[in-house]
This record gives sequence, structure tokens and C-alpha cells, in this order.
Amino acid sequence: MSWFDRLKSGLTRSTAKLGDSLAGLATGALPLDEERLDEIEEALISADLGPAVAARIRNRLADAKFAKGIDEAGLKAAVAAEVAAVLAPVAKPLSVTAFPRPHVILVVGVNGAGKTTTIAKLARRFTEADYTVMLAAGDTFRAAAIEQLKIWGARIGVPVVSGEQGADAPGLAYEALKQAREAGTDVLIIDTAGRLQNKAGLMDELAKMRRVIQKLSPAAPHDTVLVLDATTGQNALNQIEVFRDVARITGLVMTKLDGSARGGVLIAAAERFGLPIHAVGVGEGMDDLRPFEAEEFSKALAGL
Ligand SMILES: Nc1nc2c(ncn2[C@@H]2O[C@H](COP(=O)(O)OP(=O)(O)OP(=O)(O)O)[C@@H](O)[C@H]2O)c(=O)[nH]1
Ligand SMILES: [Mg+2]
Repeated sequence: MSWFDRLKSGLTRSTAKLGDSLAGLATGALPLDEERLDEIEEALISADLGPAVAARIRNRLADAKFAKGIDEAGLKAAVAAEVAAVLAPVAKPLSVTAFPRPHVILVVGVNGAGKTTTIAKLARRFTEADYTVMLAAGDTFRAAAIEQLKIWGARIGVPVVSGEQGADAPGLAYEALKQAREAGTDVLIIDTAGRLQNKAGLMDELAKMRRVIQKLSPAAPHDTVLVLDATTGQNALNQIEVFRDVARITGLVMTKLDGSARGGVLIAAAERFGLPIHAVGVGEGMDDLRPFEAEEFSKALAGL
């Protein structure tokens, strides 16, 4: 399957909801009346696009151009174009820009969102682009988490700085940054433990991690990436809100778009927060990460 096909089949829930209902709502030779426009707006909202974007698409469709009716392909194309306009400004791949090296990327998110896997995938992409990469096993809570990152590091061929289970995570991040700097490594990616339910602890640890690494590199972390699981739907918006405040996130990665995902929420997120969307995950393997492409995503979502 091509990347686009996987993305498209991954957006099944959204596509089934949106693409199919758009197909049913196309009017052919009949005018697009108020009632039909209301139905289209509802379909957009229930596909997780958010009320603001749904209202904009409705207004666009109410445009005189479609007074004579609109066919299925035309309706889907109009929706895709409007969605792409929302997403295009936020589609920004991660880039390695910091001098002096390393460029530090801190990866945060709730339990099981796909942080560690995303780190492996990013490491893979950066090494393929000829950057040197180091990983820091900053999820020190579980021995299995440290082991998981070490296995990925060995597979991709990048060093992993780790400590004992229960070790101080900010201290480990500091040590990793020191080593990456000494080695002249281009990119340091720091894994963290996933928690949302325990907000105070999370805030303390992430804030402390920032303070500690800033002693060595005042501009670090250069990126703080929130990993979101596409299957969580609207809950992703709450996660962005909480992590934005506690961790000063600078961008998003959405994983599991290959499952029966609800990727429409990315549009609501783009509209509401305007944070860069760096990449999307479409599988569990190290090559299953793609830069976020607004147009492709919009077409897949509209069922084109
Ligand atoms: N299908 C699919 N599975 C994914 C994707 N990304 C991650 N996973 C799976 O999701 C599960 C959790 O991934 P992890 O990377 O361990 O998630 P995490 O956020 O590090 O989890 P914790 O460290 O426990 O908080 C694993 O089984 C991954 O293989 C993806 O894009 N697609
Ligand atoms: Mg993890």
C-alpha cells in the first residue's frame, strides 16, 4: 500500500463519517439550500473538524458559485480545499537548526501516545539525512521504557544515554546534553514518561528538566513536541491545552493514523492552537513516519 493509501484507510472513521455523508449530501442539479448546508455543517462537526472550520466551509459553500447545485466530487473538493487552507500554514517538518549543536528535541505526551516509537522514527529520519543523533532515556519510571529505547537505538545505530530505573530524569537529560555536546552530535532527542492524570508532578518534572538543560544550553529545548494518539479524537484538544501550559510545547506529531483513526481533530487543533504539525505516524515500524502534508491529508479526510 502506498503512503497515501495507508493514510486514507487510516482515516477510516473520519472518512466514513465525512466522505460518505458528503456523498449523500451532494445535490446534483438541485440548489444547495439552507437545510442541506446545515446538514453538511453537522457532518463536518461530527468528523471532529471543530465548529469554527465547519462554519467557514458552510459559508464558502453558500457562495453563489454553488447555487445551481454541486456534485459529489465538487463538494469533496470544496471541503478538501478549505481544510487544506487551515492546515497548510501549520504543516512544518522538524528541522535541525541549533548552533552550537546539539539541536535538542524534548518529546512529551500521555501514556501510550507513541512517544518512544516516534523518537525512534525521528532518529531514523535524521540519520538518513546524515545528521548524527543521540537519544536520552528520560522516562526513568519503568525499566521496560529504558530497555525499549535502547533496543530502538541499537536497531537504528544511534547511542542511547540511560540511567537506572528511578533515576532523576532532569539529571539524566543534563548528562545526555553534556555527552551530545562533547561528541558534537547534531540532534539530541529526549524521551519522557507519559502522564496527564498527575498534572502537578508532570509540571514539576518537565519544568525542572527545562531549567536543568538550560544551564548548559540556554535556548534548549529547541523543540518540545507533543505526541498525540489519533484514536483519542476530541480528547487530543484537552491534551494540547494541558501540555501547552505545563511544557510549553512548540509542535505536534500525531500517531496511529493507520488505525481506525479520527484524524479530523488535527483541523480543530490547527484552527484553535495554530501549533506546527511536524509529522504523522502510520504504523509501528521505524519507517512509518511522514512529514505532515496539508493537501494530501485534506484529500484523504474528505474521501477523495
Ligand atoms: N499502529 C500504530 N501503532 C503505533 C504508532 N505509533 C506507536 N504505536 C504503538 O503504540 C504503542 C505505544 O507506543 P509507545 O511509543 O511505547 O508509546 P509511549 O507514548 O512511549 O508510551 P509510554 O512510554 O508508555 O507513555 C506501541 O505498541 C507502538 O507500537 C503508529 O503510528 N501506528
Ligand atoms: Mg515511552
